[in-house]
Amino acid sequence: MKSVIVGTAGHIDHGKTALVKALTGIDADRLEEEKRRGITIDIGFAHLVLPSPNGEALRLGFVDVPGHERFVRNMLAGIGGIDLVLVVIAADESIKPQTREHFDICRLLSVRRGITVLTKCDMVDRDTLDVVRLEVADFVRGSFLDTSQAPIVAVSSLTGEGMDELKRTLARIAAEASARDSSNFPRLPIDRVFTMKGFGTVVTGTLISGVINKDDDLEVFPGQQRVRVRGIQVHSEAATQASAGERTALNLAGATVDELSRGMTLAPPATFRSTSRVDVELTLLASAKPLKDRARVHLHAYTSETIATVVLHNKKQIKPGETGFAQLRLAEPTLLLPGDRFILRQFSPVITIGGGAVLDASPMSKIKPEALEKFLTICKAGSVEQILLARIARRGFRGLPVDQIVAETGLTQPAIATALSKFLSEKVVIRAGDRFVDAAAFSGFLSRLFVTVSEFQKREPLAPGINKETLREGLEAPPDLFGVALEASVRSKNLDLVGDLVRLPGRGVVMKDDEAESRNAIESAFSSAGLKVPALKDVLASLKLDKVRAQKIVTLLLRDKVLIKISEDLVFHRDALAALRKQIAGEKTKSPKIDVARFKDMLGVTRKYAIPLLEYLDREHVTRRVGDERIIL
Ligand SMILES: Nc1nc2c(ncn2[C@@H]2O[C@H](COP(=O)(O)OP(=O)(O)OP(=O)(O)O)[C@@H](O)[C@H]2O)c(=O)[nH]1
Ligand SMILES: [Mg+2]
Repeated sequence: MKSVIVGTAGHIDHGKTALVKALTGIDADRLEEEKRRGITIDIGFAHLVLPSPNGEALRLGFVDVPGHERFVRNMLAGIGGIDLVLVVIAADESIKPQTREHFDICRLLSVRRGITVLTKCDMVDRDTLDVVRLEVADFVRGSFLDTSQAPIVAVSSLTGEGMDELKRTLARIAAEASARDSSNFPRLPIDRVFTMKGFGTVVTGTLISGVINKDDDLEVFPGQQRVRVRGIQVHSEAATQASAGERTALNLAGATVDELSRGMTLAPPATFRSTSRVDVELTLLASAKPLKDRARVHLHAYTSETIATVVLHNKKQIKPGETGFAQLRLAEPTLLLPGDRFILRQFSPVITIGGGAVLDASPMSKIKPEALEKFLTICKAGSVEQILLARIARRGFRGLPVDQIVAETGLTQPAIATALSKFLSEKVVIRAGDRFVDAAAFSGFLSRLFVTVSEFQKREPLAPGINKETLREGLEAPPDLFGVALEASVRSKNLDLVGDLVRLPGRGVVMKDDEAESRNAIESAFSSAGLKVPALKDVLASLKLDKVRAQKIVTLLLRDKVLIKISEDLVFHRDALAALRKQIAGEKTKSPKIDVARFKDMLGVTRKYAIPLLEYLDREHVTRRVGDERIIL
């Protein structure tokens, strides 16, 4: 059976509760104080089954709201999930302040359907009723209640006059209302929390999307508490399942009444995140004062309410009647998703000043104003596909993991896969593990990968390659994305991967890990020794490697002139020999000649080193032997 939620709206005492009772037989004023004072304080509920024009049964859930100006916040908690509104105007009073305020709220919340109901028509004569009708027709002109699409029905809840016509009209318009989306994730904004004897904790709300089944686990937002659904009632009857658009009561295990309150939302576990920042499009009512950057406001969305600061992008204020982008910074984290409507009320005195729609509940910081403007314009007016593409692209080469797309958009994985399939086949978007990445950003990353490896090899010509993990960390790339990028680079022969080392193809002999380690050990043994080098065989003996492989490394070090052999058993590091040459050149200024004794003193080495070193210097034309002395050239 199709379920439609019908809300009331209108000034205090205009007969909203009486109308709901005349339609359903249920008194929605459930509080003792309401009955005593004869006014509605908090939202109340009723239900009715009506045959639609095509004969199908329609289940109407009513949310009756208070008209008193002091209880607008309660009205807002009820009106968020409705599909259709009855704007109630008493014929004897016509349009009053909360008629305007409630009507503004309905428009700001983008309520699409409704009926204007003139109540108490038994209290006025025909002429007065006609005048009020004209006034009201003028009042709603151009809105969703324009008489061209939404009728004005005059009734008396006292005499029953006009009730049949109202029921027929209600059935027709409810039948036209589009059904809420049951295929999506469930979200239940909580509007009441209480204990029921023998049951424990019970919460109620209008299920705005999805389906909740008995025994489902749910998460409470904000706060991440987990609860389990022990029992369900839909429109006051026991059920095993509640679907989008139904008034739902859940008996919950895992939370006490103190832990839950109006304004919290139930949704599937580990799927969404509460947010403290939302980028929105907001419209300021013509009747409001200009809204300044950094103004504090009351934010209402579904049943939630929090204080928020309005941060305007690139401008100082929004003028009355104007629409613009803004960021709302919430005092308390709230579960909000793109498309959610909200109302803003002035901080003090508290009156409704505007409202709008959430465009992005996961805003990025440090984004240029023009880029943000472009992104939000797509969020506002783009197709699902365009929005997904923009969301992926704004994350650059890191892309977006699919579960984050779910959290950002509220779309299910199958819906995301369908929306992205065209982009994947056209290679506009690529898939890296569980992540979707903008193809241009990905190829930019491939270039960066290549450049980083090239630069490393230029800087460290003797290193066999750069460690894979070091490379990834330097590029700040998520592991799955890095893996895919490296694989693509190897496949396209831009890079080589040997063991854990990445290098340019055909560059040097790439060593295995333990070989690279030994190479470093050999090199550092010689570089740290200066001219007092150890015997090569001793260094080799200290390595974990076998002789053959160790010898291979030495050969490579000699080939690359990292080590230099100056006699059969003496090997030096090139840095030590370079330092020696410099020192000798410096000695020339003191005396152009040098003998073995002075050479030994200068360097603090024994004859065993001094002779081969001097012979080496002769060979290198740094010195020339003349008798027992050397001339420094
Ligand atoms: N004569 C007459 N009296 C009505 C009619 N509808 C409501 N009333 C009376 O008007 C008074 C207010 O009606 P309610 O239904 O409580 O008004 P309301 O809009 O729900 O008021 P709030 O919820 O406090 O905003 C009550 O005394 C009703 O009996 C009607 O059609 N004819
Ligand atoms: Mg009432």
